[in-house]
Amino acid sequence: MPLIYIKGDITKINVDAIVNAANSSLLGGGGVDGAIHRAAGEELLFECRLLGGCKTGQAKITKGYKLPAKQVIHTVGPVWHGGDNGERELLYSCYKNSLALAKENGCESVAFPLISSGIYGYPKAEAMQVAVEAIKEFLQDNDMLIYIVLFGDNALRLDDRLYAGVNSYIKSTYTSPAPPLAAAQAVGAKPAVPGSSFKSILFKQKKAKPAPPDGGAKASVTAEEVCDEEAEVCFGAAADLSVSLDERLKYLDESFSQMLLRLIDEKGMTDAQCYKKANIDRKLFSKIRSDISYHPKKPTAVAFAIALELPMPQARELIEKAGYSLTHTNKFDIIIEYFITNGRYDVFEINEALFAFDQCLIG
Ligand code: AR6
Repeated sequence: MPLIYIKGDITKINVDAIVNAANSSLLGGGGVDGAIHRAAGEELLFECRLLGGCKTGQAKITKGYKLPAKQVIHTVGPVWHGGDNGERELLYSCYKNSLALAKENGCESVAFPLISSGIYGYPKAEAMQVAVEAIKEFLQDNDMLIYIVLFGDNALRLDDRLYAGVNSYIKSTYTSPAPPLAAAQAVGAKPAVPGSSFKSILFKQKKAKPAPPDGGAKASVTAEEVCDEEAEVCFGAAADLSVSLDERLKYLDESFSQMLLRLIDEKGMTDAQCYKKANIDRKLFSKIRSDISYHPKKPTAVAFAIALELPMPQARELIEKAGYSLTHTNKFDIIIEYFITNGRYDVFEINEALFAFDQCLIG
């Protein structure tokens, strides 16, 4: 996954370079700057003294000394003065120049704090937007593993409207988890397995019952209802499939990898366009491409469904090919469904939402 959000302390991360949100003297300060200097030891300050400072938006590099990171890239973010004083451009330059320096110095992994979003006062959600935009741009032409490290409890504040939208969708859609699996299996609700999607969809469709009119959360569900919920989840796919039954039967035994490659072709995308949009590492994509029975993790399968901008039934089908399903019993699945049904296919935006709701990221 080329861009990953994590919570924690950047001084503890073992990467080729961490980025420091410094000031123009490069001689240390508070916030993350102070933490990095303390953890690296005084030799870092000695080297920084030789650098002659750094302008806002620019970046300079030193060794990491006692840090787990091999190197430190020092960049100077803008002070927030309301947003009309070139803050965005300067912040963008911090990321761009830091990444260029990382590349020049052979770094394969880099971790950023949210520059300017502490003492310099840049609003966190907006600082995050700039960071993601600059990193995405860089990843279009480069391979690197990039972390955004968010610190403290209130690390990420999603855009308010997006947060409210996702939150209310979760509340209206969430269904309590099923009773023990054994009971569910006793009435025939099998977990999805690769290559079985179409058969299981047909099987489940027979058992389908209308959804509860309010769609609200239930206190508990019986084994029979588990089946019905699975059926409900798959029903949309089955209904859609019936339109071209012959066509679907042709692809019955297609594996995840084969279906993925077919869809990439059908969408007129290149492999690189697809895996970059999915926030998937090139090496992982190569494995999937070369092994037709490759079994991806669920976040990987979901990321491809998003990158291909598949409508819900097709997204479910691709995900089922990998052996998974999207249900209403966990937040991860519901958040994915929210974005797909709203036609929002930006993996980075989805990951921000997943992160804000403490779910694992896709890609
Ligand atoms: N790990 C990761 N992120 C951290 C850590 C940490 N250990 N500590 C703080 N943050 P700031 P700025 C987050 O204030 O706004 C210094 O005095 C923090 O929550 O460190 O660019 C410099 O010398 C926030 O989201 O940097 C400059 O004078 C982000 O890092 C000035 O502060 C940046 O907060 C720079 O201010």
